[in-house]
Amino acid sequence: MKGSEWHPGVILSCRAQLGYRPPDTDRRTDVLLLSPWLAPIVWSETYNSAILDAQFHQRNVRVGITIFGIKKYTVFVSTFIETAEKYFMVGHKVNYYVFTDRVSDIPMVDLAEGRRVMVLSVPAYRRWQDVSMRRMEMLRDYSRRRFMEEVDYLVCVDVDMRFSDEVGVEILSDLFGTLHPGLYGTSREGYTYERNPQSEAYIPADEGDFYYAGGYFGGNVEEVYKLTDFCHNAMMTDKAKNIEAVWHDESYLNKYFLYHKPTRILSPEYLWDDDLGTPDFLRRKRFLAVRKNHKEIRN
Ligand code: 4GW
Ligand code: MN
Repeated sequence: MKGSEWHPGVILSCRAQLGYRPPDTDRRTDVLLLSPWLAPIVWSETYNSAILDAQFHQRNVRVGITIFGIKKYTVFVSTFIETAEKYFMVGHKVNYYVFTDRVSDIPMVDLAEGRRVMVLSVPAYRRWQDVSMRRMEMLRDYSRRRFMEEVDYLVCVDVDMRFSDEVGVEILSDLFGTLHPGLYGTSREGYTYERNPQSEAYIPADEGDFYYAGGYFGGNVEEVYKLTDFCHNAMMTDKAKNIEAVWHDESYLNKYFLYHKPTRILSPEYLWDDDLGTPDFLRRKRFLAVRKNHKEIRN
């Protein structure tokens, strides 16, 4: 970690938060809190934000959040950033990395101190499947070139989203994935993994821990580099055989996580769609899908 800021105010406020406090006694029993490999599954009321914030401030952690606004998806960028300013990593250093083919369409948004928008000009692929899948290649290339220098952690998400409650450093870990909201509670047989044995994304029927969402993963820059490099290479191998996995980049991500298990897992609080209602286990909705006019936005 570069340039730790050890001015007295930071030390004092960290001590105040890290000092003794009685442990929380009411643990949640309605949801799984730990994976079989002892990775925490992050749910509200299972952690203390003040302690975590103090720890991450002590390390002077810098966070990059990556989004892609390719072609008409630039319309989602302003709501995304405006709501992130309210709820995402408030009080921490944040770089927004906006990948786009329409640089001049990216709006200016007022940002709090320590937060910046970086617009990255990239090509637009013709097929939407390629727009989605090539995110892996671009994330890989920028991880090697820039992200390594500029941030400690990366959060890689869909852009057609808005923040609606706090998302803080409790999500950060070496490698994290998010439970897919639509398949939460489904058993293994219901997971929509790639089932063609010829595909690099193939997962046999008797394997697989969780079904992870393609639209929300991250970790430290080195781990995101390894993940995106694997997914891109696997997609290229399949492409040479004229194969494309059933759920595109999400299928390859699920394959990666099967054999490189995430060190932290985000509950569906962190990725939800109001079309799925409000089940009892969902005490907070932090990041919601924005309604798309499919005809308008996708053509
Ligand atoms: C169908 O015509 C399209 S266009 C499907 C996705 C498209 C698309 C996606 C696009 O034109 N431009 C773009 O930047 N994207 C990026 O890929 C954007 O960041 C988006 O959040 C991500 C995944 O696509 P999606 O959000 O539409 O996928 P779902 O419906 O699974 O959330
Ligand atoms: Mn989306």
